[in-house]
Amino acid sequence: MQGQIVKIESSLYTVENHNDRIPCVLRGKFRKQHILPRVGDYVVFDEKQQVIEEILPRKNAFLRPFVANIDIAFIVTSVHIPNLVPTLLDKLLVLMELNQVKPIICVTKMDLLNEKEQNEKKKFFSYYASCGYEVIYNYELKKIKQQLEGNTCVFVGQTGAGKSTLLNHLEPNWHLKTGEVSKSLGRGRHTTRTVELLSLLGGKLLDTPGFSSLELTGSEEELKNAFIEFRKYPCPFKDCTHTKEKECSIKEQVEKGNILKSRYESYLQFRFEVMKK
Ligand SMILES: Nc1nc2c(ncn2[C@@H]2O[C@H](COP(=O)(O)OP(=O)(O)OP(=O)(O)O)[C@@H](O)[C@H]2O)c(=O)[nH]1
Ligand SMILES: [Mg+2]
Ligand SMILES: [Zn+2]
Repeated sequence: MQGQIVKIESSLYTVENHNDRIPCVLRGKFRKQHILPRVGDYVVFDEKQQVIEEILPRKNAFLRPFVANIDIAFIVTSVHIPNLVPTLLDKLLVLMELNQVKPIICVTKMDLLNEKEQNEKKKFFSYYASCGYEVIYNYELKKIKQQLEGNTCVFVGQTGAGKSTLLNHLEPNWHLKTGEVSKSLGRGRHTTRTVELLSLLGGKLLDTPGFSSLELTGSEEELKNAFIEFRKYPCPFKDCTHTKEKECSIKEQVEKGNILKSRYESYLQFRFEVMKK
């Protein structure tokens, strides 16, 4: 039988198959191999013996949190306290892009801005939409719900951005605590926390305070590709780094205003970080 691991507590693995949750242990062979199952893993298990036999191929895997097979990341982005930080947004987008996770930008706190400020932010986010990213405002609950169906999702973003508030709107029975800076963000705290996948409106939600290590893995080439709008403007030199080259379509488009300056600046910063490694 096949199922998805929804919870791990020391050596006990809870596997979900349709609506059943079966507590399982691991076959001894896993100890010899170096692969350990993670929350989110699809596995083959023996229902009678309650033993996990095999981990099915992963779409992606993260170390912190220790999870696999994330389909969608809602990048919860506040436009007012905490202020919008384009580099942070871009970093999360790149991280998801590099790991085959579909990012959805979820904008919060528009109601706290005046009309002029609202229009500025709308323009900023419409750039991302024009790149092909999904942008949803947090009052568009129906749109958010549609994305959850059948997917393993995670909500990420700065503390205070409005993740718990949004989840409470989606699932009013949850009563998640809001408004306080979560103490679990303190270092060393959530490494020991049980990671669990909760059922939410036909999808699954990873309950974790966040992707704490935002270190980008990947090569310079992969980084270039992760800025998805760059693909629209091929440079004369195939291996152009978009930095010092004289003829570079990317720099040209930044000048023309077709590529957002902050996106290009994020690219330069991340490139530096990737190269340092
Ligand atoms: N006006 C307004 N306030 C919001 C909105 N979304 C969230 N808030 C408020 O912002 C504060 C922080 O929201 P939380 O939902 O606790 O933020 P969080 O992202 O869960 O934060 P952590 O758990 O610390 O990571 C709360 O006081 C919310 O009521 C919004 O769209 N508009
Ligand atoms: Mg919260
Ligand atoms: Zn270039």
